[in-house]
Amino acid sequence: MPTGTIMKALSGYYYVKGDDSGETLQCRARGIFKKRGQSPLVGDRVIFEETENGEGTVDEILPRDSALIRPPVANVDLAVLVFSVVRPELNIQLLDKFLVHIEHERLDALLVFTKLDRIPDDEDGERIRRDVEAARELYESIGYDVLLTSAHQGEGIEELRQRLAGHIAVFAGQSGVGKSSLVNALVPGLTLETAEISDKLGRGKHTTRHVELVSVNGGGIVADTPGFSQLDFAELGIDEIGSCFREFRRLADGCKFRGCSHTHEPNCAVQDAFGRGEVSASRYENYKSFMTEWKEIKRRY
Ligand SMILES: Nc1nc2c(ncn2[C@@H]2O[C@H](COP(=O)(O)OP(=O)(O)O)[C@@H](O)[C@H]2O)c(=O)[nH]1
Ligand SMILES: [Mg+2]
Ligand SMILES: [Zn+2]
Repeated sequence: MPTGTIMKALSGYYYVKGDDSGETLQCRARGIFKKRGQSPLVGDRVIFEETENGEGTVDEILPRDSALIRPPVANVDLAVLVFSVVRPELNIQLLDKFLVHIEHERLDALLVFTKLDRIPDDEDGERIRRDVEAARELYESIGYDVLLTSAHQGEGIEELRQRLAGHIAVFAGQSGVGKSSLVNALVPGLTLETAEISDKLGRGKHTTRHVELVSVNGGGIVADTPGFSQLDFAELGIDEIGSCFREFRRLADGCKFRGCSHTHEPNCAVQDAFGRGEVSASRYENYKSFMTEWKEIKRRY
């Protein structure tokens, strides 16, 4: 029987895209799932079957690699973290905060800087270019891929398409940074609402919808709903923040104390590396401010 991916779930139907056919079939789930307390999720790899009425049934859910809660999508393995370089400008602290949550979900992250076409040709633009280049160097040195793009001019879109191949990805990032514009640029013919359109219609920017996966030419699949909208640290343990900083995680074996918080302990490999300039000041400062924020949250509970 054929295999496929659930692209959308709506009113008791699952829309399954067949691996071989490439077609999407409207399916009901077999009653057996309910008995087993199983519930198919968008993103699930399934075995399905076509029935006489032109519909189908989902017969089996193949083992899940992961299940994200917000948005509820199975088998996501990549977060595309989108930040614009102008309007709004790069916010490195917010970027690090998104990265903590992405690492906590054990997803790989791809950093995409957008609106490169919008950098002005003046002194301010010079400064922005320097900041963008510094950020690119920093995050590449930590081990993240960084893409510079313009959805309006097509810059970086083919690289993004290639990077998505074989993955189920969620887009993360503040509202207005250009997530929908990127997805629209990736999928010709798709018209996700961008901010301008929703402004005209007078709708709120955070209209919640059902989750739907979109196939990208070239083999990638993306969720059309932004992930990681909630960015507080309530769900993290104190020692988890440090392990969500990739370069700290690599260094932590060299700390003298187990569960070292990398703030005041002697013989701390992270503090030592920071002292030698091998951990960037912005990363270390952001880490400390997240630790403070974490303590603040826990104190309130
Ligand atoms: N100049 C320029 N503007 C962009 C680009 N990408 C998005 N925008 C604009 O930024 C605004 C927000 O884009 P949108 O895709 O809705 O952002 P989202 O909220 O992250 O989905 C819209 O006015 C877009 O036209 C780009 O590459 N260049
Ligand atoms: Mg959008
Ligand atoms: Zn330490």
